[in-house]
Amino acid sequence: MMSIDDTHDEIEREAHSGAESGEEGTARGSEGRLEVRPGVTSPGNLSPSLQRRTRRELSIDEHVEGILSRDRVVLGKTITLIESLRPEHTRKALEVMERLLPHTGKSVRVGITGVPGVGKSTFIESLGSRLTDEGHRIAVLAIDPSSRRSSGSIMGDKTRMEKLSVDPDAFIRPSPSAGSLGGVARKTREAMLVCEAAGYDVVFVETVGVGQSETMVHSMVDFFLLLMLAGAGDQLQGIKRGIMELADAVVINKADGDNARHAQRAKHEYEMALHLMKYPTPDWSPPVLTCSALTGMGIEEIWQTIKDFRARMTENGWIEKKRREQALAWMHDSIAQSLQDRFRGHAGVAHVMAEMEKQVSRGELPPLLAAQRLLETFFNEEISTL
Ligand SMILES: Nc1nc2c(ncn2[C@@H]2O[C@H](COP(=O)(O)OP(=O)(O)OP(=O)(O)O)[C@@H](O)[C@H]2O)c(=O)[nH]1
Ligand SMILES: [Mg+2]
Repeated sequence: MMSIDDTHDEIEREAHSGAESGEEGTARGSEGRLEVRPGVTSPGNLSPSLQRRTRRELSIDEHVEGILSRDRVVLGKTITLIESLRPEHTRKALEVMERLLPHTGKSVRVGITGVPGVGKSTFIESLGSRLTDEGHRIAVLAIDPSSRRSSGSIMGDKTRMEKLSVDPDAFIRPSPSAGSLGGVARKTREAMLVCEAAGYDVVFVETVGVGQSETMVHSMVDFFLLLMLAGAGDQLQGIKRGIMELADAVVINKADGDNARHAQRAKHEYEMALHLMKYPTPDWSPPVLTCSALTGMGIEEIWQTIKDFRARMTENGWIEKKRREQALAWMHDSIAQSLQDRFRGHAGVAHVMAEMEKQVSRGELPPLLAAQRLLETFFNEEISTL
């Protein structure tokens, strides 16, 4: 039987292959999974009506109405549209986003970070299935622009999230695979808003805690949760200090079996470490909790912590303030990003860039002067100050 996520994958493949009217049974070698031997008719994966809907572009109205009526196929297509790098798709996506904006903002936004293998996906599976049992609708998004996740990871995540991936009340979307970290993060943020408009009331954003993606996730969520492992004093050093300062709660995962004792000790260590750090949110000091994503121990308490945080921060206006600041920061970031993209894509700039780089690296031209010349080329006018 075809699961919902197969449907999603099918649409994904359609969208990424750019096949608006692809033939059934066509081999797409690089994708592997769709390959069919010559002469063998491929079984249709989708019902004919679904095929028709996936094969042509939706109008803006169809996107908006589909999202608001909680149609998962349209949700998948809308996120694909957002992720597309084609300028006409970007324009269309912006219009869709503008129409959806009044319907966004109603979810609990939770960021989850931690080193590879700490158990982020297993944790989301465990908490997420509890939440859907309670009647919540949850969305899981990921930010990971590294090549680590370029293939196979989607399957990896699905096996880690076995229950959620077939749960009609859960929507799992892997990280967009292309683009700069800033670009990927922006698209994930928009995907989060679209999920909210489609009625998902808890959104998890998973990111691996090894780069800068944590700060990006922090800047789009209400609650930022750092997952850690016990039994490693060095672990404390492995996770950058700055990331601990961002955490609204630190959770030591895998507190099961022999590890349970180590987890308790680690809890005290982290409590002391957090005590020394400055933390920006009023009326809250980040707790250190332990859990086992595998057995479910401690998961309930973590959800209770998130709910307490949210209740308190809604009452004192902090969440609203934070979201306003986040929106402004994203606007400024997006201006900077667009200017940079335009600058790098500018033919005149590209023409002189190599020469400027050569001269600057040889010490023949002061970097500021080279920058000024390049900007002049870009703006095609005098810029007296940088
Ligand atoms: N014993 C134990 N194992 C766990 C627990 N949580 C996760 N694991 C195991 O740890 C491994 C990694 O789990 P994932 O959930 O994939 O970890 P992740 O942080 O999402 O990893 P990446 O997405 O690769 O960064 C898997 O084999 C899990 O079964 C736990 O609470 N206890
Ligand atoms: Mg994972």
